[in-house]
Amino acid sequence: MWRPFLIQSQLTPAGREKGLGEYFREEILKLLLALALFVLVPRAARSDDNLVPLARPGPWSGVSELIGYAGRIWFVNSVKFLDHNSADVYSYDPVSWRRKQRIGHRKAMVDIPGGAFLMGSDDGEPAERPIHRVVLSAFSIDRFETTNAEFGAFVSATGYVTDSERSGVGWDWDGKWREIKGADWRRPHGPASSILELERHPVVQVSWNDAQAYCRWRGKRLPTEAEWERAARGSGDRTYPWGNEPPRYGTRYRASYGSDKCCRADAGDGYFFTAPVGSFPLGRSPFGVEDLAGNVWEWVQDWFDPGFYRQSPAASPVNNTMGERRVIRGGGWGNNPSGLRSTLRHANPPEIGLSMVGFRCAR
Ligand SMILES: [Ca+2]
Repeated sequence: MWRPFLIQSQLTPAGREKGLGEYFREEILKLLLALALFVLVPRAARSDDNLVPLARPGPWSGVSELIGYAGRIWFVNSVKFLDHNSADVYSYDPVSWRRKQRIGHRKAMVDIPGGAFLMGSDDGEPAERPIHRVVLSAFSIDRFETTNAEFGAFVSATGYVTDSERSGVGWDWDGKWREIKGADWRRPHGPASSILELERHPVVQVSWNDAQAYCRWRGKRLPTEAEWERAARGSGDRTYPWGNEPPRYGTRYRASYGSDKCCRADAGDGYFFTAPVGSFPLGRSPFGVEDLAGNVWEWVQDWFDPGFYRQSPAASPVNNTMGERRVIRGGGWGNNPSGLRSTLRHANPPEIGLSMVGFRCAR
């Protein structure tokens, strides 16, 4: 049987009880191993391209990390000590643990500095034209799309009933939109579907009204269309949040999206429909916001007006003039790469839920 190099038994291989000296030698060995992990693991864990460090580590962060590693190794081995048969259960995966720590330490919202950027595109659909300079104040935006778990907490706390539940229909995408009876946020593709084990996936089948209600409950609001595009494009010099390269190279994906030719669900990225939020770190925006391109389209505050860019104000534009549809941004699991472009503007009636549309909040 394979034995880890860390000591798991109070007995020597020969069956003799270990002395105090042997015990302390083992503890020192564990500490040295912790030191080695401290030096090697963070480097491995930080090797993602595009990773934007959000905070500089303080002078004591190295020490606290070291204590954290040593403590965890000690704990894991103590547990093994008690029950050798469960060694696999407690197997130590320092990289994924380090990742969890990193996500945990990073704020749930990303601060976007105020400033000017170029909004729109002259190459895309007519509604994306013209490219124009926009100035925004600083704001914060959720790092991830709102998940089923988060939306579930809102429903539990408030008894909120979504538009799809009220109307009894939602819309599902299979190459085109179809009205499905009994589709709602708990059954995204109809009565036979569920969100079992999809807690960290983005919530879908939520209308603009539902999204707005959730953000208010969290003390937030929906981002404006301009804020969303600024979060995705930085100064406005890129097609996608990560740059101008296509959303995958080889088998490495930068987003959860559909077939390369328009426009069906596809499991090439590892997920046929939605993916857990934050699954594609290579697709982060210049500010570190995740999944802006792909996974689900995201409701934003504005009413849709295809001619808005021709007369919108330069400072903090938002179209509050009532129309028929609200803007959605970013593309989703059933779109081809062109549908993921950060300047693309689509829209839907504000009172319907769709299986490829979710949201995130801003403040
Ligand atoms: Ca998205």
